[in-house]
Amino acid sequence: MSTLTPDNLAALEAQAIELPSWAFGNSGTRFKVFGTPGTPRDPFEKVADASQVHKLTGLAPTVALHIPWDKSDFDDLRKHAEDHGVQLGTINSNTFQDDDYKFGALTHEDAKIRRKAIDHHLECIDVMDATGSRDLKIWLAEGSNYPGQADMRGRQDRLHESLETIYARLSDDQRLVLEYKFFEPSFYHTDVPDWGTSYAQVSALGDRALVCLDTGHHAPGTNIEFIVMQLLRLGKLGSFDFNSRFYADDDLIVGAADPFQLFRIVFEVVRGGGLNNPDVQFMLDQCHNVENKILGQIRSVLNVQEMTARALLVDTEALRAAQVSGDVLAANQVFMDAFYTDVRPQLAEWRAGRGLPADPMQAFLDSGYQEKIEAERVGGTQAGWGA
Ligand code: PSV
Ligand code: MN
Repeated sequence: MSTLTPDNLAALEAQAIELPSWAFGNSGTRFKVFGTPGTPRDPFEKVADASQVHKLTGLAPTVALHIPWDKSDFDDLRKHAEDHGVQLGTINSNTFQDDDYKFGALTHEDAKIRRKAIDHHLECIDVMDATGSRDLKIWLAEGSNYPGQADMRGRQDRLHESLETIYARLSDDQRLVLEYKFFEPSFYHTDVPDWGTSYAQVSALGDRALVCLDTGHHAPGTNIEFIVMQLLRLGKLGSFDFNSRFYADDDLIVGAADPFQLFRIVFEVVRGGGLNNPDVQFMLDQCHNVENKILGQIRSVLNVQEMTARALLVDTEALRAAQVSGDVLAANQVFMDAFYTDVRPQLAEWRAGRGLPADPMQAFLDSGYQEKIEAERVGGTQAGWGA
């Protein structure tokens, strides 16, 4: 049971994980953003770095952009991506860095500010037309800090109206994914705090509006795999933002803080038909504040691949038989047997057989790419939050 079958390997070969352009820029906490030698100065350099991850792992064929951080000539950027063997992916809107949005954007009391936020999303859809992207991802930093500060009901109604206007502009092959997050930057109420609210809002729009599940956006102890199961069951899981966390929205390397949780999540993805299903986009949403950014992304996609391999190893027939017969401990053992299987040697051998490095982390270190970008990228302004 611990050997990956040809079917398992075929599933792993088809796996694709989208990288966030912003993971290659500088980031930090609210206390400090650290500069790092070789950090990209523009979206072209970010895409070049992202392409290294795909080249060494075969796992990351697309790169998500954040607007306005990645504003550029999108025809050129699209061609540049293709020249580097990758494609541009999800377009992320940003209504969290403008003074006008202090009290909300799509939910704001002032129709002029709502219009500005809607227009930003329409501009993002223009970008999608140019980049060939399918998905518009919306995360809203909207809410309030004090009881009584905001009319929570009115804000839901305005959110619906704003989203309707945005959704109406999408073409038939484009989608809207609405991300939820339980707190931050607002601390009392958040307008899209949970999957239920996102589900209610996207369901009111139509079939091409879905929920984005960011694994770092839940209260401690939340059974995230239950949410995955439910959204897949409802046909509304549009995408994942993978990362991991110890405390809040830490944006750490996926699988680093709680590998078992990642296993449980991926198991439900497989169980619910979400693996290699084009309707369910796997993405990373991470920041590499203290570690090498390209290696951080390589580690992340490998972690997802390893947990997928382990999830595929669950003996589902034995599991089902134990569940049906009420054999609690046998069921749990079947589950844990797969989790505890070290698939890394098999995956290394399989990678090598496909012309990829057996150890992509070491291959990056040996490639000289980091030294090259550190030597070349001198001067200019390094990309980071807000740039
Ligand atoms: C918000 O915390 C979030 O998860 C959203 O996906 C943003 O667009 C992203 O982080 C970028 O910082
Ligand atoms: Mn996210």
